Amino acid sequence: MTRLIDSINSPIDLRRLSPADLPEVAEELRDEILRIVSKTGGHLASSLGTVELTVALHYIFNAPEDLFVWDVGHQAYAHKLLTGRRERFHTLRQRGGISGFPKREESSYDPFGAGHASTSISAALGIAEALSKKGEGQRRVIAVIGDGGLTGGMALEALNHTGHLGRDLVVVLNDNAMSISPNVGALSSFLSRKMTTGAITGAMRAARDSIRNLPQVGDDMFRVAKRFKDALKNFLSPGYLFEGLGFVYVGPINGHRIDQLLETLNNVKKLHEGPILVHVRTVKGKGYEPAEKEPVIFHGVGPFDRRTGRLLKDKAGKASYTHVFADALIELAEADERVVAITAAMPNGTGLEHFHAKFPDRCYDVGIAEQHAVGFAAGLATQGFRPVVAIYSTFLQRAYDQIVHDVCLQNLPVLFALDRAGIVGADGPTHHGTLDLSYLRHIPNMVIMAPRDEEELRRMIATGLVIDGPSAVRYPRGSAKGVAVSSPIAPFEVGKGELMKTGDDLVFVAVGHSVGAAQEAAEIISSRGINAAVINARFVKPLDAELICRWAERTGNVVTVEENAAAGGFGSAVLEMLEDAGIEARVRRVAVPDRFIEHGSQEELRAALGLDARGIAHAAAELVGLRFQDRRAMRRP
Ligand SMILES: Cc1ncc(C[n+]2csc(CCOP(=O)(O)OP(=O)(O)O)c2C)c(N)n1
Repeated sequence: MTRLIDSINSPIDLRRLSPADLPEVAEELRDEILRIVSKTGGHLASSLGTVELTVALHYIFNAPEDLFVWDVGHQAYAHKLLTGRRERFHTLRQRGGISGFPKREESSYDPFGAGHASTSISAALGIAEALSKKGEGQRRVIAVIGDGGLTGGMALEALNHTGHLGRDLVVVLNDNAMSISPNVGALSSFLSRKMTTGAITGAMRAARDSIRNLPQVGDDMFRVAKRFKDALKNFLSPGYLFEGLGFVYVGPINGHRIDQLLETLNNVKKLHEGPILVHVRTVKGKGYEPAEKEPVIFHGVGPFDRRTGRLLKDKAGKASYTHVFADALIELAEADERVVAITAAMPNGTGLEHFHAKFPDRCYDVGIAEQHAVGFAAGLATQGFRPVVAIYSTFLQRAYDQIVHDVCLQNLPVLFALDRAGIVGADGPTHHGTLDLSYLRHIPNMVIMAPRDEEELRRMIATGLVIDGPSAVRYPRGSAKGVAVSSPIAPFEVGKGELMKTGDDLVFVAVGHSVGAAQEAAEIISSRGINAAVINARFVKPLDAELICRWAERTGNVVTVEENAAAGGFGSAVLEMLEDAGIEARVRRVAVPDRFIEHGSQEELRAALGLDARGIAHAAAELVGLRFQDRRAMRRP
């Protein structure tokens, strides 16, 4: 059967269709998204919810002349399918395939890349301002942002500035009342206020009638009462907020009714009166029952059986590091009531949903507000609490100054739990957590740890909670090792590493996930006659200087191994320490090179970057090769 979407290779083809065809186009897009994402995995529920909106936007506006800026970009699959990427869509999120997010290099229809939330309005405003300066102000710029994205400080800062600049900018607010989990906060309640205005209008009507019926009250009083009613109604509608910020507010409209969307967007397109906010209500996961029922699970999924909605990945395997973290925190919080936990809109991804179930009063979801999360934790810490801030490595980048200024400068005991550190896989360059050791290591007072397995993760969380100052534990995405764990959880001695294997020719100094790979590498090179020692550093800061220096001196060859940027990371720390100690050793750093790493599976990327056991063994063999032979020759009688 031929599909309408098979003839759509660009939005121009879409615009050739009649409006009556568009619901069918939407259904076909939805079907195609489901067909592919059920195999590749991806951000399903968000993209299903924006299908009609995307069709209507591309039908009314004229991309790429008009520019769409998608917030996060995880809802843009229909946009990808309509903008010349349909035939490659089956490569979604796979190495060498198309990205899960908008990307400038990928298409001229993606004027701005994303992956992190709350950036769209700033970027769109910058584009609109530039176009106006270039005399191209007739081109329309449209930011599409979710109600979750709107909770981020950057989005709110941008709204503030947009109203001030007064440029023509269309902000489409895709309101599904969901972030990944149900959206939180006063703003979110404000957006849903419209639902209660029916009741309020009824109450006002009753009041008006009783006023009119009073014998001594004439029409004047009635007019005053009517004005009061209008003011109250405005005050109670979401438009009040946006109009106060200098926007024309349109909505709320049903984001699954293409006819209503077309009519509204057509009117919006004709308006040139400064910023406009179009409030669209949608259902996350729309059109696929399992996703509508379980939008949190289907926000980002692995491959699944489309018929049943059952996820294909066997969940029965080893526990994830996320789960281990959550369990350990619950155990430790049971014994210490000062422990509180904070997530920035990721209760599910960080495992804190389990903590919340146990300690609802000690768990805070602050919205997509990483900066605020850290500032809030700092405040709590000043009053004797032990806040644990659980944020993915990549998203904590947002809060750099809060870590420096609010936490570390005041030496406050905040524990940062950085999930998804290192290579994360299919989400790609916006999501790899390969910068945290570099952005944390140079901050005074900070203690940094990385576990080699789940037992160490548990002990490091306990360590962070007894340190009288800031600390961070970074751990990878995925399954833990399956080793036995002990209870009660004993903290580590700060700054003490672990010698895992002795050896004369070289020492691997590895940290976190890379320790296992370094151990394997030691085995590989032993078959080539190179005898390597292995140190599990545990602490990136403070380093176990005594242990590392001893083995660096003894072997003369050091290979550091980490899943962080080479620039300023763990290996850099070891180099600096050796230099400070005046130790001359040959050092090779196995780390993430100085470029952004594309998407692909974790295994593929680790192998390609030389971060797996084979790559590490290769680096070690190269380092010691010549010298090793020299030394053997010298030893011969
Ligand atoms: C800075 C940042 N923090 C957290 C995330 C993780 N994240 C991805 S999508 C999302 C929820 C977005 O909600 P919303 O904007 O309402 O879009 P929806 O998925 O509901 O369509 C979150 C928290 C992120 N991408 N960026």
